[in-house]
Amino acid sequence: MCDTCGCDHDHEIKDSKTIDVNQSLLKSNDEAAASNRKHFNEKGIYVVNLISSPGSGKTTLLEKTIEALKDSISIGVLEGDIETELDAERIRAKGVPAVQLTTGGACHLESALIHKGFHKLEHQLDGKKLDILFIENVGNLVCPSFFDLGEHIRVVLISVPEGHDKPIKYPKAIKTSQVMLITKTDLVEHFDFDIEKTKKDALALNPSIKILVTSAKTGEGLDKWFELLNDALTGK
Ligand SMILES: Nc1nc2c(ncn2[C@@H]2O[C@H](COP(=O)(O)OP(=O)(O)O)[C@@H](O)[C@H]2O)c(=O)[nH]1
Ligand SMILES: [Mg+2]
Repeated sequence: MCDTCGCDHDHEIKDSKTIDVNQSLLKSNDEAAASNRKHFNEKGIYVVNLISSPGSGKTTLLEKTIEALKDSISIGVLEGDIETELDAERIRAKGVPAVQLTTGGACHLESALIHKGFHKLEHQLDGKKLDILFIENVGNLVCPSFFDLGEHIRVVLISVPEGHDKPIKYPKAIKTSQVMLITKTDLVEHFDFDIEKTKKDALALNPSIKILVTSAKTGEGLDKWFELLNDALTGK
C-alpha cells in the first residue's frame, strides 16, 4: 500500500525510481555540458543558447543578427527542432553554416547532441574559426531550462502575442537565463501585453537578468542586442 495516499498501488516506489533516472540523466548531461564548455573555451567560441516557446521569433532574430554581424564576425548555428530541416535551411540561406538537430520527439536539446552537432558543423567550416555559435533550442519554455548545453549565455525570448504572464508561469526559464528579450513589440498595440509588468516580474525572479525590448520587424532594440553580443566577444 502507498504510504502517501493509502491506495493499493506502489506508485511511491515508482516515483522515486523515476526521480533517480531523471537525476542521473541530468547528471550525465551536466558532465557532457562541462566537456562542451571546455571544448568551446579552448577554441575561443562564444556560445549562446536561445530558448522560447515555438514561434516567438528565435530564427527571425538569428536571421537579423546574421545580416548585421556576419561581415565582422564568424557565425555558426545549431538548430534544434523535433522534425524538419526548415530552420537550418533559413540560416544557410543567409550564408552561414548550420546543422539541424532533430530530436524525433524530445522537447529539448541535450549536451551529447550538441557535441555531435558541433563536430558536424566543423566539417562545414573548412578549418575556419568560429567567433560565435548560436544554439536555437527546441521551442518550449519548460524542458530546455533544465539542460545545460555548455553555453556561455542563455537567452530567453518572450513574445508579445504569448501574453505577459509567461515569466511567472515559467520561472525556471527566467531564473536560468542571463538575458531576456521581449520580442515582437511592433504588435503591442494589438495585445494586452504590459511590457513594464513583464520586466518587473522577470526581475523579481532573477534580479540580474538583462532585459531588451525588441522587434525584428521594425528593428527596435536590435542595436542593443548586437552591442551585447559584441561586448561579450570583446570581453567587455
Ligand atoms: N510582427 C512580428 N512578427 C515576427 C517578429 N519576429 C518574428 N516574427 C514572425 O513570427 C513567426 C515565427 O518566427 P520564427 O522566427 O520562426 O520563431 P521561432 O519558432 O521562435 O524560431 C514568423 O512568422 C515570423 O515572421 C517580430 O518582431 N514581429
Ligand atoms: Mg525557429
